[in-house]
Amino acid sequence: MEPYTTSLFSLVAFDLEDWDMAGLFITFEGIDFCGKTTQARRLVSYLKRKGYNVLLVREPGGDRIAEKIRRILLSKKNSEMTDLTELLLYEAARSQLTERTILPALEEGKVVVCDRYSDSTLAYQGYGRGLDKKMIKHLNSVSTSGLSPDLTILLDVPVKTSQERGKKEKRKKDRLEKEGGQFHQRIREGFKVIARQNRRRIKVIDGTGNIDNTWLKVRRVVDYFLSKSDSP
Ligand code: ATM
Repeated sequence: MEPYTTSLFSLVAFDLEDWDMAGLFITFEGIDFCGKTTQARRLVSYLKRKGYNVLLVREPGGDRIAEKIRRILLSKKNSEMTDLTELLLYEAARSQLTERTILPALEEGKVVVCDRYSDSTLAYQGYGRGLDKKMIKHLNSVSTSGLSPDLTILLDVPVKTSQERGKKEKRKKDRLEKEGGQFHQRIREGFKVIARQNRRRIKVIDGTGNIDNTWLKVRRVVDYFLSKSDSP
């Protein structure tokens, strides 16, 4: 018997069939300091210049309540947080952002660009922390109401590159960034597995080059995707 049945799905207040999804949902993923936030911002400017109605959000966060959850998750003061609490807080933040912000924006026909989404949970809490991946997939489907990105850009960089970039940044490390190299190595490998299992949706881009270099690759992938897509 499956430990987590699809009846979990019936716990959500609504499902996607109630929504007429006219917009496009694009997510960025990758390990810390892979450059995804910079590239997501560039993409938003680019799409706006092209006349798209675009919304940029981040995870965890992007909403008043979800930003509060983010502070709890990333605070170094919360070192005693259990792995399961961590997972459930990420899912709670996602549920809040998805229901209150992402789904309404998609319904209005916007292009929603999200800095991290459910692949991060599978990579960090599944491959990184070692929590049950089947359970995470079920929780992801509950917190997203079954919403999956139309396109995901995974910026891949070696852990060493991520660490070197991290050292150059002035700000202090958050609770997850403080984890060791092996934790981040498992996450990188996890992302690659997830990408192999979702080849149509997830496009892997080498993020080791400079910002302009990586942007050219991101733009090429997005332009191709938009040329094949008939909405919005
Ligand atoms: P950003 O640094 O990309 O804003 O993400 C915050 C952290 O949350 C990041 N790790 N660090 N440091 C990745 C982590 N995270 C998870 O562990 N699980 C998730 O589901 C999400 C969305 C983020």
